[in-house]
Amino acid sequence: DLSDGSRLTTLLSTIRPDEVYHLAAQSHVRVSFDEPEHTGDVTGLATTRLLEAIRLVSPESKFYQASSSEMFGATPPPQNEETPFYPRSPYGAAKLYSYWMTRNYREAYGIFACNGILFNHESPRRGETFVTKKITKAAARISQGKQETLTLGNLDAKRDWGHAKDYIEGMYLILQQEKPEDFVLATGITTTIRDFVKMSFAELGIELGFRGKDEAEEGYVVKNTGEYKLEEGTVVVKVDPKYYRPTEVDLLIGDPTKAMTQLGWKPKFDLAALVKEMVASDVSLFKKELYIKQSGI
Ligand code: F7E
Repeated sequence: DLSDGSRLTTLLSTIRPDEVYHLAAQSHVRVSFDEPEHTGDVTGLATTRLLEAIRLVSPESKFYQASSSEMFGATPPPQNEETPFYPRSPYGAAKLYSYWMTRNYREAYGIFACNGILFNHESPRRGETFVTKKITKAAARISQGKQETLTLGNLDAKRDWGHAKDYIEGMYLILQQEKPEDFVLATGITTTIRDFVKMSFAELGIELGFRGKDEAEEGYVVKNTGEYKLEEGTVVVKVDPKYYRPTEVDLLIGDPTKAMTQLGWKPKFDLAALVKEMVASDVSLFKKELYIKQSGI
């Protein structure tokens, strides 16, 4: 429990870990607007609780802080380790506090504490309230006639999406350096939410077109060569402003040059491979779910 500092200290003194990867947080940006105080506590202050525990009882432990591209927020791209921060949500602000506390414990107490500033990283394990998984899951179900529409918020936002497997390797490499430093991990390529939707449906043989603007925008079937008969012209994507954020991060493009040159880090997955894997996984999960329902297991 990251709100319980004494428990963290007891755990750290018992385990005395070589490396601590601090990935826990209230990590949903939209939710952070509804729960700003809770987000400040578990996404911000909890980092200090962990760093204090390390300082007091396990100062040899190396510490990795999951910093986020959301800290850049409104700062124009490309974003790297030297780019000024401008968070646009309680989540981004809480992560920025944790970023600076990590640097402070490094400079003040000599703890091997590093920030990985990671751009969006996804996989089939992504939670369903994040946009990639929401899209791939809906595409799988719509392609089988088990869901009618996918309702989203801002389709124009652009994200630099990578595969979580590549980013985990990067985190590990960051803690294997001689000196503690901060690194950006990103692909350097950005894509709109709308294009992610198109790519996901295309995986299932469904070509989508978009028409209309803002709340009136909709995605419809242009051509379908998929398994299930979905008529041309059927509307499958809608927009609902309830998914808009009070302040949005419009454009993220990371510059991972430092990680590539200093860590030798290079992502193995591109966006097409990521979409393929996520859609295939959701189709197979959906078919298993159906099988379980039908067979009554
Ligand atoms: O939103 C837009 C939304 O919630 C991506 C977290 O892991 O990465 C993640 O933060 C974009 C935004 O991720 C919907 O407005 C449109 O522009 O998948 P997301 P995120 O906010 O980028 C960073 C690096 C983190 O650190 C975070 O912890 O998609 N969008 N329609 C939507 N987003 C959601 N969730 N749902 C929609 O219906």
